[in-house]
Amino acid sequence: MADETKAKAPKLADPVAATIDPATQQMIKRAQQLGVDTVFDRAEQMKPCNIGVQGICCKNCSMGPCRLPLPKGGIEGEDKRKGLCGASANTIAARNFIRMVAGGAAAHSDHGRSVAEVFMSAARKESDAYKIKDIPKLLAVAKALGVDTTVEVDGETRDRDMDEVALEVGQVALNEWGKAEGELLYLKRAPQPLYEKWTKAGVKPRNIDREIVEIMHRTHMGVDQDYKNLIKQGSRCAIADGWGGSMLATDLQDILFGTPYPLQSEANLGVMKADHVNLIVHGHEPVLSEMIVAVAQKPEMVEYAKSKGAKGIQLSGICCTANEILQRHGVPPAGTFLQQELAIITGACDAMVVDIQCIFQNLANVAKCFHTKLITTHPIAKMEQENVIHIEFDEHHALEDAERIVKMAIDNFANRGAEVMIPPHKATQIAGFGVESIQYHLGGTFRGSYYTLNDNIINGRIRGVAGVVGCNNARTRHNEGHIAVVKELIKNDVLVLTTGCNGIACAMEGLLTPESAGVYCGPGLKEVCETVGIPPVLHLGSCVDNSRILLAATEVVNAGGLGKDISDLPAAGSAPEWMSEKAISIGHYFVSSGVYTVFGVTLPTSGAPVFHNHICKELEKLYGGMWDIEPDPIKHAQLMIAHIDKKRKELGIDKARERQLMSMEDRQKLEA
Ligand code: BF8
Repeated sequence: MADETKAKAPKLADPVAATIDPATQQMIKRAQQLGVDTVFDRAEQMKPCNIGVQGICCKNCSMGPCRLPLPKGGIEGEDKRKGLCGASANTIAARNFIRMVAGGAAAHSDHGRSVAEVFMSAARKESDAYKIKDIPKLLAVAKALGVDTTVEVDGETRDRDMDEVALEVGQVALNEWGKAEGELLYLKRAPQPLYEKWTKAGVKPRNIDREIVEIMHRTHMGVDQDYKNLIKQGSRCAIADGWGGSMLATDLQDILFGTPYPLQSEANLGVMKADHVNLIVHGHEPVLSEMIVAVAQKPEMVEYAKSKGAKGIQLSGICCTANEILQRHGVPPAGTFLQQELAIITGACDAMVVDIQCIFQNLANVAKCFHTKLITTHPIAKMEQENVIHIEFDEHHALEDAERIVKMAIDNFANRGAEVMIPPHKATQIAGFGVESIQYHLGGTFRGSYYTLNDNIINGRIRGVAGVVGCNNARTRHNEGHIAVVKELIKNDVLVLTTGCNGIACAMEGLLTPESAGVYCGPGLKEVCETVGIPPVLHLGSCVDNSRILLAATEVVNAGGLGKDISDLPAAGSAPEWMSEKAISIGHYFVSSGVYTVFGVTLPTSGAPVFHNHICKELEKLYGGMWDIEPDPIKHAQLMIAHIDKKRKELGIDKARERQLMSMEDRQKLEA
């Protein structure tokens, strides 16, 4: 009897089944020994709701939640499932799906707005901390926003004052969020045929905020009840993210903090150092982390750390804040999304500073078990636990705020417990790629375009290009999908562009080095990488930097020889381990920009086969791109390769792969 009432010990994760990464395995074991639960254990203890997974639970009014699970054997004949109001499974799945688009677009775009506001304060010279750093990028962005960079004086054309240009760029950019009339200015950066498709389909965003608001309205109880019309607004909103909020975030960040260029760094938990103050920045907006990088490098701060018994300050990052400061400063990422708790469990994290997005609330519970100071910094992202310190970051006192945080980490060094365990695993990486640096490496200096890249795609050395991006997801083995998909692609001569947590995962696996081409790539891609000296996987930054992939694809179109639109390119997109609403928004702006996009894990549309079919098949007729879902990573990559081959065939370059150099003897025979 006594035994029956004894509480069962919660089920714990098997570290090897949970992740392919040895550092992560080691830290999961340590967490379990210490009795600290992590996301890996919680994923064992709580199973996902199967109805939610299918996307057919409607909780948009209080008569529900109405749940319309798909019968095991599927549906034969008419689908009679309906909610209390009569909403069909298609309506419910489409509403839920575009609400995810709205959530993702809001996150990216509100991040972009914050950057635009800091940009304005820099342009107005209200802050010493932020300056206009990258003038060539300012001029390029001014052109894209229709801001004049020259003036006529006495019939003579002169360069316009840069402060004036910056101010107007800031004003025009900020206006994109809420202007009353017109359409987003960046839409015209897309290839003309794509712009025309958007016009025909009626999905050109008017302003960024409006498309998000309209999704919330249309998905309110009793408004839009046509899945095709709902997903149309999903496209409009996603385009406002990719070609609006995200693209503006990337551009303005580049102007303020510098456009990334290739640099060397490392990745994984092993970048932390036992004898240094370890300060980890986590989240997404680089406006604060840029200041922390600047302050942590100050000689007086390093001296202060030494005065407290540390050998120096080791700064590292988690999630996309990591990617931002990696790309521009070479600060190493300590891990991906799923490793955030583990960084604290090393016992060596003196402070973790978080801003917005992808931050586990459980960090506070983990920090409680160690000496780590957990610092929230953003007014819209606080935590309820009492051990969390909130230092609200204000761009007008940016350096002072950053100094306070760095000092807090240093002062906390002496409070470490005896048990510090930093896994020894880390890998070297070359990161910092972007539209501009790809042009430098794979362009023609003579033509100033993506000539070399296009030429190698046409001659078949490079079979195609894939964007592989996105999160980790505790419902699938950490990094397994990312790495298997990317390795299968490069083995088949597909050049990979990466962002987000996929970028960090690839770095941890050593795929972001030129040397990895010789180990993992097919002969064509290997030859190109070795000749040009680039990795076969190019890290383009954070998730807002997926906008760089849109522009790189546009550059490939513009360089010629590969069709007239993004949808003509031998290219495909992938998020093997996605989990966030941002990933759905990204996926949908890729699809709406003409890219065949495959997601791993699950897609929350499986419970509504007609809607699922619409986004996986029929959208191709509108935009040239469509969704697909494949959890098996090898099949996932093979689907992408099949699409790439289909496009090569349509372009008439499918035979190029078999092209052989003729010997002199053969040539003479021909001439004879
Ligand atoms: O924005 S890839 S887990 S960190 S959501 Fe989050 Fe996903 Fe990582 Fe960056 Ni993107």
